[in-house]
Amino acid sequence: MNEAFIGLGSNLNTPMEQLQQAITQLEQHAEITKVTLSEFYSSKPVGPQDQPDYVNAVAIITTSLAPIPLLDALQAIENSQHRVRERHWGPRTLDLDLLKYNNDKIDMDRLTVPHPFMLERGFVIKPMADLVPEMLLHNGCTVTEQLSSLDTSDLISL
Ligand code: A4P
Ligand code: MG
Repeated sequence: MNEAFIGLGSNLNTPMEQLQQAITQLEQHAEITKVTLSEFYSSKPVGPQDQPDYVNAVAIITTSLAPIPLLDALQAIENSQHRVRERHWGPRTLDLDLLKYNNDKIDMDRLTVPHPFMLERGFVIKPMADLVPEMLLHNGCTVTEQLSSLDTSDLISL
């Protein structure tokens, strides 16, 4: 069995419901056995500012899926919730990012793990701190230490 961290984000079409629906789909997946969820947070958009605030959360899953089949499963869930890819870092009904997969380092065309921007994003590190504050990240810091280096003043626990 493998442990993976999934970042969930939405800023369109009732974001809380989008996240809840995505979590239900993860829980119902035949090859995902356990889903542990952080709190939900609202945050200001990173990237283009002319878009609504986001709702973000992180889930830890236990899965028998290898990384690429897991990415396929995440993208199938995104597509089932009518994700349309328009603008890079633009608004979206649902974004599921594979943040971490065991302690693997993956550098493929379709998949980079750990997720390249996760360390600098409060909307990822804060929910991770809910779940695994003492876990070591790939830069050698604990999640709590990493959190203290970030400005999270825009994050609101929902
Ligand atoms: N891909 C490569 N590595 C990964 C990975 N670890 N997890 C590839 C998931 N996908 C990965 O992603 C483009 C391609 O990245 C995929 O086809 C996959 O093969 P995408 O989601 O279609 O495109 P994107 O949204 O333009 O890029 P990306 O990287 O998902 O954007 P981000 O980095 O997720 O940023 N502000 C707030 N407050 N909260 C947010 O959640 N999200 C974004 C999106 C911007 N601003 C935000 C938030
Ligand atoms: Mg994405």
